[in-house]
This record gives sequence, C-alpha cells and structure tokens, in this order.
Amino acid sequence: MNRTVLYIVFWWCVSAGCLKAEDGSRLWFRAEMTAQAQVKANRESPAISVAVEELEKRWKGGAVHLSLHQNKKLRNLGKEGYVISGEKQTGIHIQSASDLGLLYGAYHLLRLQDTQNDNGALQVEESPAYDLRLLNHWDNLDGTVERGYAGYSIWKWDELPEKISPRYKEYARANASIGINGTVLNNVNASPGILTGNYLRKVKVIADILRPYGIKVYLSVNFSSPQILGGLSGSDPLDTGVRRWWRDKIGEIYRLIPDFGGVLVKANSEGQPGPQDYDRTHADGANMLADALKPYGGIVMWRAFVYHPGDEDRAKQAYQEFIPLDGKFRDNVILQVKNGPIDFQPREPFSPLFGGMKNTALMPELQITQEYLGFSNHLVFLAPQWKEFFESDTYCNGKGATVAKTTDGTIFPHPVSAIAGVANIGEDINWCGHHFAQANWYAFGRLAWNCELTADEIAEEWLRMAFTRDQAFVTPVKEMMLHSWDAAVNYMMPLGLHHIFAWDHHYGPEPWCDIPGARPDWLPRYYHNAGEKGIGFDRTTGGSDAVSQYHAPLKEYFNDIATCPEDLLLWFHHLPWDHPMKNGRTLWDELCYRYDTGVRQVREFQKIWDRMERYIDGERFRHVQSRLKIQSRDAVWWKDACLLYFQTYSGKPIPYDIERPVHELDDLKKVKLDLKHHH
Ligand code: BDP
Repeated sequence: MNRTVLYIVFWWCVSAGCLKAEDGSRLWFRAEMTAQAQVKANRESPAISVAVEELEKRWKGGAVHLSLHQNKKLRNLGKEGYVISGEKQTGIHIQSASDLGLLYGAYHLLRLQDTQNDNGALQVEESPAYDLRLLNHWDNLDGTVERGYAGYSIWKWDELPEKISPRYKEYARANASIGINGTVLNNVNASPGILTGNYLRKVKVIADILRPYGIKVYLSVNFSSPQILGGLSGSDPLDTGVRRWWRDKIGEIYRLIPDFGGVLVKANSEGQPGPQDYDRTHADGANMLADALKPYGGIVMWRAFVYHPGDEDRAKQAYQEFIPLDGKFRDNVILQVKNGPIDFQPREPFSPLFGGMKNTALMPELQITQEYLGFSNHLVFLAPQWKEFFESDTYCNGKGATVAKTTDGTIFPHPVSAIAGVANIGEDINWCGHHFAQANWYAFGRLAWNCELTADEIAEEWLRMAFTRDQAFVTPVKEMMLHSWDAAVNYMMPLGLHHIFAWDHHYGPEPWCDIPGARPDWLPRYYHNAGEKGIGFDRTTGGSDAVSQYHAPLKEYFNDIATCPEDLLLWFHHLPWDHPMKNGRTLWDELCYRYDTGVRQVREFQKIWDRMERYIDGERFRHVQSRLKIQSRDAVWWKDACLLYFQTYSGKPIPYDIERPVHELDDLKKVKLDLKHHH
C-alpha cells in the first residue's frame, strides 16, 4: 500500500470507531453511535431536538415516537416524568407532559438498550424523587478546584465567553442522562468576583449550553458582595441599601439568564462572612436573598454547615443554631445539610437536622469528590454509603420516617425538594481522576432521581455501560465496588472513629496531629480522645449529649452501649480498651482486626482486578491496577499509623494472628505530604 492508501485506511478506521482510545473520556457513553433510528416527535423544542438526536444516533430498534401531551396520568407524573411503552422491534412510544420528560425518557430507553439483554415489551413510568438534583462545583475562578482531584476546573473562565470548550456540551449530556437538572458552578467559599458583569456574561454562555439538556445554572455567592463589589459600607441584610443592591444584582442576572436557578450560600462558616457579622440571624440573611429572587422563581440554598471553636461538641452546633429558626425561612429557601453532623467523614450517623426541622425545607448535601476517602487514588464506590444515609430512620414521625422521606416531600411537603452532590469533575481526560470515580458521579444522579435503586443495580448498570456486559467481568468487579466503602472505613476509621486525618489535606492518617495554636476542633485528638483509659467521643447523656438531638427511640439506642450500632460505637461512646464487643473480642482487639480486614479487603480487590485483564482494554486496566497498588500501600499506612499510635495508649499487643506493622511510628509521624487543597 502506498502512503495515501494507508492514510485513507487510517482515517476510515478512526471515523468508523476502530481506534477509539479507552481513556475514560467517553464516560458511560461507550456504545457505538452508528444507529439510524426513525424518530418522530409531535412538537419541537431544544430539549426535544436533543432527545431526537440521541435516539437517532444510538437507538438500534424500531421507530420511536416522542409525544408531548397532557392527560391526567402524565400530569400526575410531573413535569419531568414520562411513560415508555411498546417493543424494541415494533416501535416505542415515549410520552410526557413536558419536553424534559421526553428527554429523560429518551435517556432511559437508551440506558435499557445499553444495559439489558432483552428489552421485551416495555411499560415504564417514572418521575424523580427530588425536584432539584444538583451538582455543586467547588471550583474557583482561578481554575483550581477545592477538594478536586481530577485536575483543574472544567470551566475555562479565561477563555469564556468567546471560546467554548467542547466539554461543556459533553458535561451537559452526561448529567442529563442521569437526571441531574442543576449545577452550582463555583465554590461555596465564593469569590465575590463571580457576580461582576464580566463573569456573569461568561456564566450566561454556560447556561445557554446547558439549557437544552434541562440543566439550570446556580451560583455560590459571597455574603459580603454588596460591600466588596458595590462599595457599600457593610452587607447587613436588613439595610435597605444592601437589599436594593441584591435586588438589582439578581435582576441583572435574570436579564442575562432568564431561567437562572438561584444561589447557594455558605455564611458564618469557616471564616466566611454572613448575617451574624451584623447580629442578624441565618434566617434574616437567607430571607433577604429569597425576597430578591422570589419575583423570578429563584431559590436560596442556605448551608447549615456551621460550627465555632469553643466548648460545645462540634457535632451538635448546626442543630443548635438552626432548630430555633425552624419555620422562619421564606418558602423559596432550602437549608442544605451535609449528610452527617460533622463533615463528610468515611462514616457518620445522619445529621439530626433531618427529621429535626419540621417546618423548613431541607436538602441533603453529599460529597461525590473523595476528600476524606483517598482522593482519586482510592476506589471507593459511594452508593452504599448514600443508601445507608437515605434509609436511616429518623423516627421523626414514628417508625419508617427515613431521611429520604423527610427530604423528598413524602413527610414534609414543601414547594420544592432538592439534593446536592459536591462534584468530582475536573479537566482530566477521564473526568474524575480515577475511572471508578465516574461511578460515583453516575450513582449520585441515579439516586437523586430514585433513591430506592439499590447500590447493586447502579453498579451493574454503570459497569455494563462503562466497561462490558460480560458477566465474567461484571460480577466480580461489582462485588469489589459494593465492598469498597466498607473496606475504606475499615482501613481508615472503623467503629465510629472520625476525623483522624492529616492536617488540612485530609489524605493520610495523623491521629497524633498537634499544631500549636490550631483550633482544637480541627485536630484529630478532639475526635478520638485516646488515652490510657480508652478511646472515643462520649456523646451520651453523660457526655456531650449529642444523642439527645435524635428522636426517641434512636437517642436511647445510641445512648446505650448495648444497642448502639458497633459501626458507630466510638462516635457516641468513650470506652475502655478492654470493653467487650458483641463477638467477644475486646475493643482493642476488634479495632486491630477491623484495620487488618480493611487492608485484606484491598488486597483482595487487587486479586479480583488482575484477573480482569483479558476482559477490558489495557489502558484502563493498567490505570486502575496502578491506583489499586497505591490504595493497598495507603491502607497499610493507615493501619500501621493508627494501630501503632493507639497502641501507645492501649499498651496491648496487636493480636498475633494478624499481619505485623511494617512501619515505625516515628517514621510515619515524619511523613508530610505536600498536597495543596486543590491537587
Ligand atoms: C470541608 C472542606 C472545605 C470546605 C468545607 C465546606 O474541607 O474545603 O470548604 O467542607 O463544605 O469538608 O464548606
């Protein structure tokens, strides 16, 4: 063959998809885009065009009819619900009362095609659990990402509004395919700059790209913006000048972005400004913004992540601060509450605000990015963690009042229900740093749509789309995913231990960490309280009494050593090293076994993975393989660091049948990783 022919063959191959790089850039859209389906829609709209285009390219069955029309059944499914009926070969009908429902229906149909072996006759009816399903980007305007482990931000602020990265559209598509319908573009530690005209014009361009995919844009705002940007003397929420400034600013936003979703606010938290700077309450601050947004249908998501240094148990403070304000918020304010009372720890009980605040809308905030779970180095599938959270019974309304039911509108109907996940997305070619971290983005969307899906179902779907349908691969790898959270909890912080991370970057273990002058509630010692007598945080009625923030009978369960779940034992109790566990071991021995189990679980994941080489592409195989090696080494590091350190207090031997430490405690104490917030 001469060079021209070679060249032609090469390009034919590329365009036919024979040489697709398996770099993870295609997320869960790896099925070929070569279909030529017949798709008809009874109406036109940008969202319907997207639906038609997706189906035309990817649907490999008979004709698909999209019809937007109103009848009682469709209206009951809400503006994003849909019905799918028909058979793959003979033809499919997707119906909805809105164009977005048709878009979601189209993605549902394609997901069935990509994941199921036999579609048979279809009869699907769907509507989402939460009205607003949002990603929160902790992306800064300088391109860095707070707690981001997949490179710089995907938002190219320097290039906008002129230059448009192709990733924006891919991002929109990926999110729409899993039902995400909103995104907060910037960090909760918000730069006031986002509200300048210059940045708002950039935001508008992103909003225009996301709109056909049903995704609304929201912004984090800095409470001091009137002062910093507007030159006012302060930002007191009851000051008329301040209120006018916000009204004007919000008006300016809506002139550019008529469907702007609203704002997210971190106020009087970790040094951020807020209404308390002016002796006003969180309600005063939130309501001021709510009033400015109300005429346009916008909302305020006000974060409840607040705590101050002092004598009070950090785990109790958000509840103490917000419960007295229950019922004082406007109906377009939603309190955004992290799943646990402290801060995205490997395992926490649910925040007692869920089921505690009965007259205020609450939205859960989950962390998709793995700030406290090994960054993008560790394979940790988070759906099991989130399921445990959703299914936790708050007992606020008798038995069965799960966190999900207290927030999705079932128990407390509010004008809107919502949920947010802190994104793990960056400009890395595979989007999330670790190929398996994509599964957490995917799982967040799927659970926000339907929190009754099981972790198993979600892992199965994702594996089939992202890798292969071969069960010889899917079954063992799914098992690995489903146990990965448990493994991480075991090798990092078993039995209810929490926040014993290295200072600031939160990657490795530093249970000994002591920084003179540092806030005590930022130091591990505050949380583990290890000493000769024992270990754990006494939050019982005899201790900080955090248990009393939970409804009966839960507070009694947590309060009583006999009924407190062992997985949360040291969260609620300070216990002697020889405290007898349910299996007959002493607490010290059990702690050792848990750490050891975590290490062995990861070693097992390596064995599972290495057997998978022949089922998938070499590129992703090797990438994951090498990350699992890091995870194994880190697990041993965690185990040795924690056990050797705690041993200095327990004075007891590490049970002789488990692997011996391979590090010296003194060496581990010297480890200082140079990890910046954002990398
Ligand atoms: C903590 C993070 C910090 C965030 C904060 C928050 O370490 O970077 O700003 O949460 O959620 O987990 O506001």
